[in-house]
Parts: sequence; structure tokens; C-alpha cells
Amino acid sequence: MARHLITSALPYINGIKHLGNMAGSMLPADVYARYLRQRGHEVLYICATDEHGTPAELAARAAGLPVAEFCARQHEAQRAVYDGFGLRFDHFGRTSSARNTEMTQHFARRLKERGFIEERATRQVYSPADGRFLPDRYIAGTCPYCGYEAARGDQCENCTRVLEPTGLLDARSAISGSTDLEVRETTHLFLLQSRLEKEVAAFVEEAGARWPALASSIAGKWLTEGLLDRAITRDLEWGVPVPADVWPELAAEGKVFYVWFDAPIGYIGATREWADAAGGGEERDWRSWWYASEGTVRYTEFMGKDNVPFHTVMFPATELGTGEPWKKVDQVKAFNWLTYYGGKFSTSRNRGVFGDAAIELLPADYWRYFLTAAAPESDDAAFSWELFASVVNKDLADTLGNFVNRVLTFSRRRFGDEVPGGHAAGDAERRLGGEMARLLAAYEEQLDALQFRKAAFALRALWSAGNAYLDEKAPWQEIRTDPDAAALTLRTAMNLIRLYAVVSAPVIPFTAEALAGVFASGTGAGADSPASAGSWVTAEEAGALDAIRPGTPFTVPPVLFTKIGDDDVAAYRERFGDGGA
Ligand code: B3M
Ligand code: ZN
Repeated sequence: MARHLITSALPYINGIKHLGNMAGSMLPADVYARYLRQRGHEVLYICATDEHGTPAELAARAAGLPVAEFCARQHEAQRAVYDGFGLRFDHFGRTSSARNTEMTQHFARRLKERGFIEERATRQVYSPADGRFLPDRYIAGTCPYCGYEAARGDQCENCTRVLEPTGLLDARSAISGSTDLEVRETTHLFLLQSRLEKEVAAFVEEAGARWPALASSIAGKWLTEGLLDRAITRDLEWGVPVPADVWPELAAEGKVFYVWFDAPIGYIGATREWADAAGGGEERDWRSWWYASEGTVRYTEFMGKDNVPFHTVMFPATELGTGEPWKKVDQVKAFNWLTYYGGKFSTSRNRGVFGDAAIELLPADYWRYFLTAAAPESDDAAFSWELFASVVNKDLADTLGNFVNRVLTFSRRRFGDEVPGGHAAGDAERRLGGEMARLLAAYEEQLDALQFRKAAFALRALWSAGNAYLDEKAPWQEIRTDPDAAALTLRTAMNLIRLYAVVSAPVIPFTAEALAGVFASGTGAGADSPASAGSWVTAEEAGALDAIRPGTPFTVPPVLFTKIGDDDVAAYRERFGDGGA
């Protein structure tokens, strides 16, 4: 069985992420990691905060804090939100860690030894008003390709093209707003991607054939345009320092690596932090995940579409250039944008929901389910409170929550606190079992294919089939003429609840625990957590529906999902904006 390495794009440190960031990288990665663990696979899910670069410096400046202090606080703040969302990273590290510095410098040394890094005199934008160079996001202006007016010096977030600060039109300083800018000469390290083009193209051709279209088309577009040599250092105070043993002058000038050079290496750096965290002087085996692991590790990356070029072309170029057998990505799952009523999430304009506010408002599973069911996969998807409320009310409250509640309360009222016995399974149960086995296979197929929207629909189909069975058998009528028939129906329905605890766990882990807890006081089957490794069910088990035996004690959990009313929707629109503003 393959070992699964999973990473989600490293959330940038400059603030709490909004729902779109969650939907397009961390949440689906967590759903996938949980699913694979339940199926008994060995999984390593790594994430970290991406802490270097101009946005961190700018945000720290705005917060009036030294940048190291700002990052340390923000890292903890983000961690708390992800805990609240139930994201179960094996490690949540930091790109500013000593390990990442070590790894980044290692990569740079190797690339230099192999002739893929050279020093070049460059012309950089300098701001006399600010008394400094203005790399990347320190400069803003109009995108020369698409005309977007708020493009940043390093990338246009409208057309996703990577830019050079000197190429922006109507450029201005992001610090002072000064437009009195000049160009000065300074030396930087360049990664000679042009010399790696053949190797990268061969990699993309081979691996990219298995990537979904969104990822492979972006990678293809980049390669067609040709790989350019790129500056991988910056004049900033905060970043991985250029190693002084190799480049003494640049190190003396305080040059640091460009954030997009050290960030993907941060996946490895964070894996080493995980290895160190074993404690007691013992280091866990990080190497077997990343080094010479081709063929034994399957590596899946999750990210928003703007991150695709860096992961499919630049990071592989960095890895290939070392000549060392670093693990390269096998599967790239990219997402489009989640919008807020068709517009951008924006902190400054108080538009949209951010992670901290979201979990304070409603339980994590409401968000997890909605963001999976409405994942921006084939196209951009719009969040609206109206849609959110209707999905939560229909799928979670009416379909899953109501099923669990009516089965358990009715059974308790008629048969007491233990799972009733009654007749042996008949035709209806055999049909239901076949249906469950089939629907489970469909659900697994979508999860294996990283199709999250379809997976959520398949999960809902499993819940709906339970409701259909219950309506067909109508135990509230059976009880009048044949109590043993009603008991069979309820016993079967309780087995569905146990099945739902297991199969729902990747998407709604908190609810899954509550469902498993229904039978937890019993003798066996229900006692173990659905989140535990290897807890998944086989098609046979799903079809048999007999794991929960007659006589097993059960409890009725509090209402699983509360409906979101029109007045709530109105209040949320008022508080978080409705996109019209
Ligand atoms: N931090 C995502 C962004 O801020 C970026 C991902 C890095 S993944 C190595 O756009
Ligand atoms: Zn543009």
C-alpha cells in the first residue's frame, strides 16, 4: 500500500484566512487525509504558515510589531482557527523555522554547485521617499497584460501572470504611496530556469498527464511561454539569509531569498519540524518521505489556481536542479475561486466571512460540509448566506439530522434504551444493503478522484437512501400491526447511523463522533472513533447492516444541526456584507 504525502498550499501569515482559502486548499486536503487514514493508509499531512516576503513585513508594520513577533502571534492565531475547523495536520509548521532555513540554503548551494544559480546585476525600483528598494508587493500599479489596476510587483492576481516590478504601469510605493520612483542597480541571485527547461518539460509531460485539466493546462501554458531565469533573492530584512559561505558579499548586504523560493521548500522544512517534534532526541524518519521515495510515496498537493505555476513548474525545477532525488508531486488538485456574492472576500471592505468569525458563529461541520459540497472545482463558485442556509437546512438538518433524530427518539419511546431485536432482515433490507454498497463505492470513487463536490453529493445520497428506506417501511405504522417488523426497521436504521458515523467522518468529523457516541456505551462495535486509522467499512459490511446488535444500549444525541432561518440570513448579511456594498 502506498504511503500518502499530502500538503496544502501554505497559508500566508499576513492575516486570518477567509472561507475561500479554506475551501481551496486546507479543507479538501484534510478531507482527503482523513479518508485515506480511515482506509488504513499511512498518511503524512503537512502544512505551515508561509511567513517571509513583503506582505509579512507590510502587515507587521501596519500592526506596529516587529516582524518576528507579528509572525509568531499570527501563526498561533491561524493554528487556533484550523483546530476549530478540525484540520488534522500531522504538523503545522513555519517557513521561518531553523529547519526551513537549513533546507533552503541546502537547495541554493546544490543549485549553485550544479551551475543553475548565478549572480546578476539587476535594476530594481528604488524609492527615495522610503529610503529603500521596493521589491514585489512593496510596489503596486497597473498590470501591463490585463490592465488590472491593483496589480502587485510580483504577480497580477487578476490574470495570474508573474510580473517584474519594473514592468508595472503607473507604479507607486505600497508603503508611502510615493510615485517618485527610480531604478537603481543591485546584484541578485538568479535561478537559471531556462537551463532546466527540458528537464522540467519532460517532468510535466509525464506527471502532468495524470493531473486534472485545471492544473495541467496552467502548467502547459507556462512551459509554452518558456521558462525565464528568475531573481530568487530580495532586499528585505525578513527572510532566509543567503548563505555567507557561498555568497559572502550578498550575505553582507543582507540579501534574503525570495519567498516563493523558500515557501515550497517549506513543505520539506515542516516535515523536518515534524520529525524533530518526536522529542527525546529522537528524529522521526522524514527522509523516507522526501528523498529517494519515488515509487513508494504518493504525493498530492492542494492549492488555489494562482499557485499552480509555482508548484508544477518552479518547485519541480528547484528540485530537479539539485540532481538529488527529491520527491516530486504526483497529483495536483487545484481550485478556482470561492467568491462572496460574486465578488472578492475583503477584510478592508468588511466583506465576507473569515475563519475565526465562521467558527465562532456556527459549528465547523456546517462549514466543512458546505465548502465541500460547493467547492469551486470546475468553475468559480459563489458563497451566499442564502445558499449556505439552504444547503445546511436541506442536507444536514433535514436529511442527516432528522433521520438520526426520528429513528432514535421513536425507538426509545417504543422499545426503550436498547437496540430492538425483531424480525430477521428481509427483502427490503437486502435491497437497502445492495444500495448502500453501491452508493459507498460511488462515494469512494469520487474521493479517490479528488472530486469533492461529487463526493459530497454521494455522501448525501447515502443519507437520503436511509430516509427513503424509513419512509418505505414506515415503522410508526408497522408498530400498530407487527412490532417485530418495526423493530427490524429501527435496528436496520440504527446500523445506518453507525455506517454514517464512519463514512461522514472525513467531511463532518465532529458530527461523526457524535453519531459514533450514540452506541459508545455499548459492548463493542460503536466504541471506537470513526476517525481512527483503518475504521473504514468494506462494501460487504456496508451491505450487511448488522454490526450493531440487538440489545446494544444507545443514547439520543442533542439535535445535530439547527436550521438557519431567514432572520439569521438577514442578520448575517447585515454583519458580513452582502456583496452589494
Ligand atoms: N502562501 C499562497 C498565497 O499566499 C502561498 C502558498 C505558498 S505554497 C508553498 O498566495
Ligand atoms: Zn493582469
